[in-house]
Amino acid sequence: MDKETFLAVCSAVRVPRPSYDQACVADYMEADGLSYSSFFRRYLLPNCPCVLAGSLTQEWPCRKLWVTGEGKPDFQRLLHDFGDAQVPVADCSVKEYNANPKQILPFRDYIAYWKEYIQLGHSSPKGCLYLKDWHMHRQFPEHSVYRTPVYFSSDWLNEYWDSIEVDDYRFVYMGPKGSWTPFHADVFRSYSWSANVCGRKKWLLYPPGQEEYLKDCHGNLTFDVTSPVLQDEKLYPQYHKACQPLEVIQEAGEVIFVPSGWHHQVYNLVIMKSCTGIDYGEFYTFLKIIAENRLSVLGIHADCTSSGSCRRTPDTVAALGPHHATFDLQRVAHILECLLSDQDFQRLDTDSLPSEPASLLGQITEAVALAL
Ligand SMILES: O=C(O)CCC(=O)C(=O)O
Ligand SMILES: [Fe+2]
Repeated sequence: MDKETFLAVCSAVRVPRPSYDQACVADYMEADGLSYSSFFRRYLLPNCPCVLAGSLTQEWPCRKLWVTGEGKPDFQRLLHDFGDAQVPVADCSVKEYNANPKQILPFRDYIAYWKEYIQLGHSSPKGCLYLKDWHMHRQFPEHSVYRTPVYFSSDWLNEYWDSIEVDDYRFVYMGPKGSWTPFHADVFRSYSWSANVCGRKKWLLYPPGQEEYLKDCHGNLTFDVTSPVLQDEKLYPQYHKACQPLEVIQEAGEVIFVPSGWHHQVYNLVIMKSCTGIDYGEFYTFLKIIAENRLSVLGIHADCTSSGSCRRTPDTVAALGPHHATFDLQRVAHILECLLSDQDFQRLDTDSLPSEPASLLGQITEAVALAL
C-alpha cells in the first residue's frame, strides 16, 4: 500500500468516539448484600443505570418453568400455561407512523410462528414478529412468576393503577433473535426495570437531554438510533453533538435498571459463541497475533519468549509493506478500544488472556505514532 492510499483509507474509516477510558459504563452489581439504601443513594437518586446479577432472580418461578435445561424458551410449557391467551404482537420489520404495527394474536399462533421462524433460519415471509407489552401479570395474577426486587418497590405508577384497578405497567416481552424495540423513553419519563428470563439482550441507552440531538429537522425523535440517516446533517442537524450511547449486554437472569428519562433501544440477541464460533478470549488472541505480525513489519518484535525465540512473521504480511501494516494496526487499535469499553469484556479475568489488552493497545498506539 502506498502512502497516498494509506492516508485516503485512514480518513475514510476514522470514527469519532471517546476512548475507552472516557466511555460510560453501567455498574454491574451483585444484589447479595446490596441494601435498599445503598441502591437508592447510588442509582435511584443520581438517576444512573446499573445491572444486577442473575442471583437476584435465581429462585423466580419463571426462570425455572419457562426455560429449558439448554437455556432456551420452553415452548411446550408456555403453551400449556398460556396457549389460549390473546397477546399483542408487533411487526419489527415494518415502520408505520414511527412505530411498529401491532396485532392481537392467540398465544399459540405466536409460538407456532416463532418455531417456524427458527426453522426457516431466522426469517419468515410474515416478517419479524415480537410479542411485547403483554400484561401477563394482569391476565394471570395467580401465576406469580416473579418477585419485585426490593430496590424497585417504590413504584408510584403501579401503586396508583393497582389502587384503582384499571391498568398496570408490568409487561412481558418474548421474541426471536432479531426482534427489537425502537428508540423511546418510558411512559411519563418514569424509571423502569427489566429482568431477562432467557437469552441475551442488548440495550443502547442515552442520558436525559441527549434526545434533543437525536431529533430530525422537524423535531421528530429518531426511530432507530443506529440508522445511517442520522449522519445526514440536513436531516439530523444536531446529531454531531450526541454522545455515544451506553451499551449494555444483559444476560439471562440479570436485571437492568433504566433510570428516569433515559431513552433506549433494545435488541434480542443470540450467544456470541454459537453465533461466530469465537469467544472473547479467543478473539483477543486473534487480534494480538495480527498486531504482533504487523509490529514486526515495522521492526518492533513483541512476542519473544523468555528463551529468546520469536514467532516468524508470514512473508505474505511482510510483503504488504509498512504502510499496510500501519493501516492494519490502526484498525486493530480501534477494535481493541471497542473491546475494552465492552461491558462483557470488562468482566473477563485478564489473567486468562495471553497478555494485558491495554498494554498491547499502548504498544500499537506508540508504533503507529512513530510510523506516521
Ligand atoms: O425488551 C424490550 O424489547 C423493550 C423493553 C423496554 O423498553 C423497557 O423495559 O422499558
Ligand atoms: Fe422502555
